[in-house]
Amino acid sequence: MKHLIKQYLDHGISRRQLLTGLGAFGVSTVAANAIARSLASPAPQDADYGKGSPLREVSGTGGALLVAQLKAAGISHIFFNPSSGAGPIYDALVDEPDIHLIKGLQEGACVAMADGYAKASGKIGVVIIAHIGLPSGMTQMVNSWRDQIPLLVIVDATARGAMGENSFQEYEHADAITEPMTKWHWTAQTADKIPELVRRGIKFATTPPCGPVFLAFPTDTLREESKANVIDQSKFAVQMRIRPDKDDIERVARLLLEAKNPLLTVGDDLTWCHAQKEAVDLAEMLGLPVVGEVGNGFWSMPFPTRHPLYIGPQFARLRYPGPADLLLNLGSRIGERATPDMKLVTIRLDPINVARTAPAEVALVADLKLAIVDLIAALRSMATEEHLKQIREERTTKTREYTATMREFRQTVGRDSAGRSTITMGRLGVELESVLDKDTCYVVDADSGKTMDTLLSFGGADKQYFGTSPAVLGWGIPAAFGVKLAHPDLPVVSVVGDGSFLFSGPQPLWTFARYKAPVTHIVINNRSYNNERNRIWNDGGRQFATGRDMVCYLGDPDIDYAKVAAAFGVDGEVVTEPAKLRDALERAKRATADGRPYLLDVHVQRDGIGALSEWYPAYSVADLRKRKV
Ligand SMILES: Cc1ncc(C[n+]2csc(CCOP(=O)(O)OP(=O)(O)O)c2C)c(N)n1
Ligand SMILES: [Mg+2]
Repeated sequence: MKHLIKQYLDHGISRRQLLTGLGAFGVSTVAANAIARSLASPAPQDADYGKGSPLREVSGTGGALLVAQLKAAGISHIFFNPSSGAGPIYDALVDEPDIHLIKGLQEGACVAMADGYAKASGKIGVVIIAHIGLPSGMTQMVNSWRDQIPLLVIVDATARGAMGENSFQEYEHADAITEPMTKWHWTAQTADKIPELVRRGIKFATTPPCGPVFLAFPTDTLREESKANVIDQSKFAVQMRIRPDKDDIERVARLLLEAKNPLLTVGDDLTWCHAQKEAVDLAEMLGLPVVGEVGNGFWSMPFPTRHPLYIGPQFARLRYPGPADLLLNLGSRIGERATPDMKLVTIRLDPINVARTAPAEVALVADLKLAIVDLIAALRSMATEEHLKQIREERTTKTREYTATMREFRQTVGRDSAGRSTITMGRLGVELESVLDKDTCYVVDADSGKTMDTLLSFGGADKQYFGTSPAVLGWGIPAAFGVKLAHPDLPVVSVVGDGSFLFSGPQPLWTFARYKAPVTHIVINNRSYNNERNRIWNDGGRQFATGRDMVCYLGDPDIDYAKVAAAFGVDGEVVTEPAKLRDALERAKRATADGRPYLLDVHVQRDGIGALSEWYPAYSVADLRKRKV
């Protein structure tokens, strides 16, 4: 009978089928009707203004109005962790089969799932969490804020009548604590305002430059019966595909034509504007060497990293192509550099941060796709094909020669790692590159993972890269869930450091098991905050001098991540030998093809300064006991 009721509640069977089924269990017609009545909850009542009106009056609880407006905004998934005050929202969702609930077991994980979903789908991620759990969610809101990703984060707040009374779980000005990481934050004053606030929140979050918006709904506004207009969100969509001014684009074109040694930096705005192909067209047209980013500061790789013009991440001093006289920055937040002999031209989505510190010859706010299309047209109109060919050919030949040496470097890493008895980052990178399908979504939240980036191919027809620029760790595993939800047909691989894994805790794995999300998880297990130690010891200092790693060793006790995964319903295995890596990756591939998540706990060699040290400052609380038992 329990199964029958679950089927009914999950909308698998009709009310009539429920009644028939209950009859088969010997339940009388009167009793069966009473059960069906108790299971049905009143849906919000609609009053239509007639065909063609964008307004639809809806009455119901504040929770029901909220759900009705989310539906009108086309929201299909909510990442949540419940609290009792939000009950009316979940009550309304009982009768809303078009919106699916995805449960996370910690609020930071819910936010990171929504962030991964938004990065992969281009749509807003919606999160509903407990008011008291907001600080946990805020850890990951920092990632979305810095990466300018649209999120709507909702909590149930202290009831209006109890505000300021220092009541149970109340902390005052909860919406204000989100100020540094939101585009807008607000606490609802009345139930009938809820749909309007949701529309405004979604508008603010999704209008580029995007970002998180926080809304608090006092519990009594969610419970109260009210009436309000629900309006299609498209009526509030602001078209921000800004076309740059013609004269400005001609200035940029002229600077590019005059430059002797120009350089192109590329960044996340290209990904958000779907302008990757146009960036390649422009680079090829002028033979521009292209630099991506190094370390943090980006979440995507918009330019194909195997393109002969892609010279790799941008370091403070580049070996090639020597001092640039013009830097064209297309959509990178850290691509704006200043040197005395270099002119900077920068085109970004973000009016606040463009030309923020480096002096710019030309700084434009524009849609990257439109800007590049116009720039290409301007170059064509200002220079003959012969002239363009002359400019591009010499540079392209030189850059091709340089990038050929990078290919050689990758082969050297492969050869070097082949003979070793331990798994190096090089070996892992080489194996991943050969095993992963080209259409894989590669989600990385690992300090060491970044050292593998150059061994893997991203962009264009190769793997799509997803990361986080501020690197608030604990993002990767839950974010990979959101990416998979956005791209159920693409393989998704998540790569995290052991340290990073532990910042989100193993709990996000439970969400993969419950919702059957077939993602391969790779834990780079070096029993260390390896790069942290390297950075600290790099500066010399007392730890370096004494060989005492006071803070970064993660062993003793060692953690078996495959066992941890098993406890959360995810199969996996420990891989310690280089020769067994490929088979393990293939097993993970088969498991995910079967529809199951899989985790590989890959024991890798620590590298860098002090890598061999397993020393840490030991201390025993048990030894503090004076009482002998
Ligand atoms: C939430 C959070 N806390 C602390 C840090 C500071 N931090 C940067 S790297 C790092 C250690 C990462 O260790 P791991 O993921 O194992 O990386 P690896 O061993 O590959 O360097 C820490 C603690 C951070 N980035 N995010
Ligand atoms: Mg580590």
